Amino acid sequence: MMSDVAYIGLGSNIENPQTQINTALVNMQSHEQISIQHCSHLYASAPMGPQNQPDYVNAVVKITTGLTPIELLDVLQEIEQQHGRKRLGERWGPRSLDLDIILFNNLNMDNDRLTLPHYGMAQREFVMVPLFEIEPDMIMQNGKTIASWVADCSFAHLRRLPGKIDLTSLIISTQKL
Ligand code: ROI
Repeated sequence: MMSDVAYIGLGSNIENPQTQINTALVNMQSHEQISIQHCSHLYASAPMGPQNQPDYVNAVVKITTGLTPIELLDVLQEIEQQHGRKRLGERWGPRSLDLDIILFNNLNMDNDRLTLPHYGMAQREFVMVPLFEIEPDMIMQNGKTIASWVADCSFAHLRRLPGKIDLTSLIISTQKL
């Protein structure tokens, strides 16, 4: 049963970011216990952290899953590895693919491997704006609406890219038989 809901943030800023995001979605949807429900537009966003790196491409997807949060984290980290992600370099340096669990149901957890909700989400327009796109009525854990957050957002570092992921084609091409 894939009855749990999670939101995943995707980011990439090297080695053809748009392709990285697209193949990450195929990898996720190909997993037996992950079903993508919605995908935001892709956004170009200025780097948060060190500025001497390329702009990012970011997106958020809503999934349903039969995995526990830690099992889901393991799957996402495995996909990052397949995309050549190295966790060695500079803190907040460029990355070929970053997959973050933003929310998992209404769960709160905080341990060595995983903090939920994602600790930085409310500081990141490249998370909040795509999340608003797929869940405009969401109320955040501080009781505020995501709509009010986005209404106050400057959009200074964010630009929506043209085109949209075709979820139907993605699902058909990864049909689980
Ligand atoms: N900056 C942007 N714009 N997008 C990201 O996904 C992103 N990811 C990161 C850091 C390095 C914090 N900066 C980012 O991990």
